[in-house]
Amino acid sequence: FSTLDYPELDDKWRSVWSENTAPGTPSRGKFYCLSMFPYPSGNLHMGHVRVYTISDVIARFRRMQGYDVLHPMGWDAFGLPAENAAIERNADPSIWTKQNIANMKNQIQKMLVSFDWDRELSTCSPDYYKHTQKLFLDLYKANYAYRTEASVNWDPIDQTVLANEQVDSEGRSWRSGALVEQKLLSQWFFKVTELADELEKDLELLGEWPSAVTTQQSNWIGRSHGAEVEFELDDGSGSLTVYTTRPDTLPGVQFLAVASTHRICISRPELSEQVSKMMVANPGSNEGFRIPDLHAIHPLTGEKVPVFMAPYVLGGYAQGAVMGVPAHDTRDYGFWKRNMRGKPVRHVIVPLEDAAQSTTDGGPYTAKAGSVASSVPKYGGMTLDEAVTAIVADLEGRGKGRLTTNFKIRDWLVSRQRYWGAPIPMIHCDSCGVVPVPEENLPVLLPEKIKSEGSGSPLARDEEWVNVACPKCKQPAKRDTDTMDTFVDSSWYYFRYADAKNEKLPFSYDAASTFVPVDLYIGGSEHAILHLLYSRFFGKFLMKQGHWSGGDLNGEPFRKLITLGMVHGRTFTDPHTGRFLKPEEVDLSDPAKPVIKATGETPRISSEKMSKSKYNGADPDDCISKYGADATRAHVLFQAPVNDTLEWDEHKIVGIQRWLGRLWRHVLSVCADVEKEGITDFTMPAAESRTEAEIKLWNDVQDLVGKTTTAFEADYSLNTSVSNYNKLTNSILDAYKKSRDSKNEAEKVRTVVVLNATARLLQIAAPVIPATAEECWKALLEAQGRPWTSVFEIGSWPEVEPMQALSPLTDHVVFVNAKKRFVTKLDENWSQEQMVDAILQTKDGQKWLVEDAAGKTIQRVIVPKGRKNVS
Ligand code: ANZ
Ligand code: ZN
Repeated sequence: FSTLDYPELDDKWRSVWSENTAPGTPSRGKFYCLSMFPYPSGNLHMGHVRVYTISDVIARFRRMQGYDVLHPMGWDAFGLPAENAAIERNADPSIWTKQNIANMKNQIQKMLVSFDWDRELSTCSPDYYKHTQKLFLDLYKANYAYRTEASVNWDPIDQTVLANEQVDSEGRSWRSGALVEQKLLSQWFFKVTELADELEKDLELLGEWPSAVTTQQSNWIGRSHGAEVEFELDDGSGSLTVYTTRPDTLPGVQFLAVASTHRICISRPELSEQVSKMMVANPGSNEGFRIPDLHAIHPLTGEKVPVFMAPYVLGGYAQGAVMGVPAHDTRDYGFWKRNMRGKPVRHVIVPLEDAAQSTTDGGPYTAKAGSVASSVPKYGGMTLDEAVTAIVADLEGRGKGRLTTNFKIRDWLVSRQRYWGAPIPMIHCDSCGVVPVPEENLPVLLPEKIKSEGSGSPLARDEEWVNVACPKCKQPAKRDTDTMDTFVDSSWYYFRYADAKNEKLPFSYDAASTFVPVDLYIGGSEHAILHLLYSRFFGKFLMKQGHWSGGDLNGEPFRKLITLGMVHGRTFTDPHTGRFLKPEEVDLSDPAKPVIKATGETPRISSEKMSKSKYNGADPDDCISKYGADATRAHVLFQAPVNDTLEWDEHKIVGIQRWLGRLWRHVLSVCADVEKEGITDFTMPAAESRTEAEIKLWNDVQDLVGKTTTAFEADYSLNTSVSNYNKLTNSILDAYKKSRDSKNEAEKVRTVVVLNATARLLQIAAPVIPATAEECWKALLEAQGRPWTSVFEIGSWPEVEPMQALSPLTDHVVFVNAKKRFVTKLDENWSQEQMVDAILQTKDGQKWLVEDAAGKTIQRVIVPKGRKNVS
């Protein structure tokens, strides 16, 4: 009876909770807590356990606070692994996927995660992808989806398109080994670039995202400010426009360079051989090709400069053409040196402090700082900002240039020549062209089986599926045989959860506007760029189309984001061969000193990302059946701060197990005393009647209720929360024990005070250790002769109550940075932390320590004994 049996306890509470939802009604508005939905690969891994534990802790906490919590779960179920498994086993991908989902759902439930399963969705189900297709049509109607030619990786043996990951470093197909070719295919794109400016600007609204993520988003969007400059060509064929971020360097232009795909190269048949060579050239190379007999005319000086094809100019960025300024740009310098050997470099900018640099050729001077060289007519002596303004104004006056903004981000190519995805709802008709599938005909269902014989993309092989009547002219036509990138599915799933059963619409305006933005989004940092960017694009697009209000963040779907570090495992390798050792090859009877069984040697130990090939994985199922869900959850949280790498070390879980055991035995002994004394509620005795030990315990409890609340709603320091539970458990146990052993009145603690402290501890620990907390809570209630009601009652999260002074408050002089500043009343028995809290709550404390010293934190508080000074 003195230990709890796990995982039996988990099973017991899981079934009780499934029949009795927590009592109480939400009174504090909505809270949308979302974890990134998983790909149903078949089994949970520790990374999943980490994400869902955190989201469950926060969801349970917010319910206890009285919020109407949305905490949904679903499956990102389209994608290549199911398709490959289906081809290998000649099975139906939907069956494979369903089995995996069933298994993983069962595993998640064993973790005691409180998801709203009635909103479960799966992106591969027709009830879902019908709406993905509807959104595609919306994008098309709004001119946000278009079709154009783009190149793909083409395997000429398998006659199929490959994803980049399926092409090895030598450019060969992972399946056939064939050299992969680039092939132009007509494909669908979403116009992400249309919203590029907004996507960049609104990063400002995402103050609750990790700055590492907003920086990555910003770099990916790649906004740059500069100018377009037009150079006339001297063969009369028109002009060449370049993009530059440094119009101030225009006087230093010595050549122009274009990408091999530039119009002026493609339009000269005599260059075709050079163009082909240049297309495969290493972009880092300086090997250029001078276009014979062609010069560009400088728009300000009329000077003629040569024009090159250069590998470093990217065809897809800005104008695909640059003005070469060897004196002030590193790549231009290298290129000039290589291709115009001996020709001097013309410096037009001088650093402020060192005018000598303008005449020497000591390499390019690339900093945007200094002034225009005095030798430059008209602009000489200007600061660089003045030069930009003056030069752009002059260009504008001649119709030769203007300020402009460019973005690195490209439109989103969404066509995949794959089977297991949402079919693109378009029809190609010889007479009508591209015709959208009428909405009432959605979904365009996938054929049930993949046709394995034949070539081309899987849907194109299925004649029966492909051939269809044109919706407009009713003549024979063909379906689009591509499916959508699975990132499309995951760009809008968080809207669907808000209205998961809507058959007519992807979601209703009201439901989406009620729940989105998501208040807390938790997931892996590997999704820092694409998934989040595409979701932001969808959030904004859907707002503009009037599908939802856009919330208070201009259509941004995620208010706060937590990106988790990876889970690493202890990895053993043979010190001689470097071979990874299997668990059964290592003797771990002393976890601190592992030994290779075969040789008696010590293996090399490292911490690496968990993977099958390194035999360093931990199986969540194993862990839960050995230690129970609560210990597994607490251990995962305790091992590392949420943003850091988690070094999984199963042996350390004993610390958590001991804590749970101590807690349960303590509850049993409190229960015995409660019953003996006939105590029937948790109410604390009146403040005046409390002993010193009771006041200290009360203050400890308030302190930890406050810290846990902050951890759960603001800083997510969940590892510290777990160690705090341990500390509070020890404080309660110590006070209780001392009280029994001591004759000193001041050390006495009444049972009801212990009961109250224990109850608070259970409430604040319940989100982390749900089964243990509920079991203990039930025992405490029953000992009082009361029926069980759940510890997770909605709105039951304890408020922080004021600390109680131990002795009368006395005047203390507060010194700030060694200067006497003010006097305030403090209790000598308070801990330093408690004193700091109390000082910060006074008006003077606010004035001297918060307002004046913005952002400053108190480094230390010194309370000399006997003297009432605080520094
Ligand atoms: C002249 C110049 C002088 C430049 C100087 C820089 C320094 P962002 O937008 O920040 O990436 N550039 C323009 N188009 C290019 C292309 N298609 N491929 C490769 N390079 C290109 O940088 C824009 C700068 O990169 C432009 O400014 C241009 O070089 C080059 F002292 O123009 B600059
Ligand atoms: Zn037609």
